Amino acid sequence: MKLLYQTHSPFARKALVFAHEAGLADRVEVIHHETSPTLRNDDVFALNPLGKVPVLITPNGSGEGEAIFDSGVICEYLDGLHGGPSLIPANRIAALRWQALANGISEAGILVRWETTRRPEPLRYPPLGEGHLAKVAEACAYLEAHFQPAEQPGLAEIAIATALSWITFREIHDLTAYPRLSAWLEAFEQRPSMRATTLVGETLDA
Ligand SMILES: N[C@@H](CCC(=O)N[C@@H](CS)C(=O)NCC(=O)O)C(=O)O
Repeated sequence: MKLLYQTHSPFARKALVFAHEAGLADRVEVIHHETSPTLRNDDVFALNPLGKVPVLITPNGSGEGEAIFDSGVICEYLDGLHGGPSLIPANRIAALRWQALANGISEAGILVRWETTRRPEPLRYPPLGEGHLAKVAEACAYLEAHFQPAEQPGLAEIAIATALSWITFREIHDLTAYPRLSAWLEAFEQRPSMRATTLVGETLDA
C-alpha cells in the first residue's frame, strides 16, 4: 500500500500512527507530498478531488489500485486488514465522536494558522483566528474534563494524540493548562508509533 503523506499533517499522521498500532506499518510505503489550497499538487488531486492528504492507495481495485481518503476512512480500512483486536471498539459511536472532536481541533488549528501566519498579513482577519482558537481551547477543556483514554490505544486515542501533538508542534495553544490531558499526551508521545512519525517541516503555500 502507498500512503500519500505530509510530515507535518495531523491527519496524515493519524493514519500512519494507526497503521503502526495495528502492526501494518511495514506494509505501508510512505510518500511525502506538499499540498495546499494555494499550492496545488496535481498528483494528490489525481487521487483525491479535494487535493488533500492522506490518501491510501490499496492493492485492490481495477488494475491501478483504489485511492482511499480521508484519514478516518483509511483507519477503518486498515482496521479490517490485521488479525489483532479491533482498534475501533465495540462502542463505535463513542470512538467516532472522539475522532470528530480531534478532527475539529486540527481543522480549527489550521484555520487559526491561516489567520496568524499563512495568509498574507493585509488579508488576515483577527476575529476569525480568535474564534477558531476559542474552539481549540474549548475542545481541550472538554477533553481534560471528559476524556478517559483506554490503556490500549484505539482510534479515539490515536486521533486525539495526533491532533494535540500537532497543536503543540505548531504552538497554537498551550496544553500545560490541562494537566491530566498533557500528562497523558506526554506518555503517549513515547509510544513507538508516535516516535516513528515525529512532526517536521513547514507548510508550503506558494
Ligand atoms: N478530513 C481530512 C482532512 C485532511 C487535510 O486537511 N489535510 C491537509 C493537510 S493537514 C491537506 O492536505 N491540506 C491541503 C488542502 O487543504 O488543500 C482527513 O481527515 O484526512
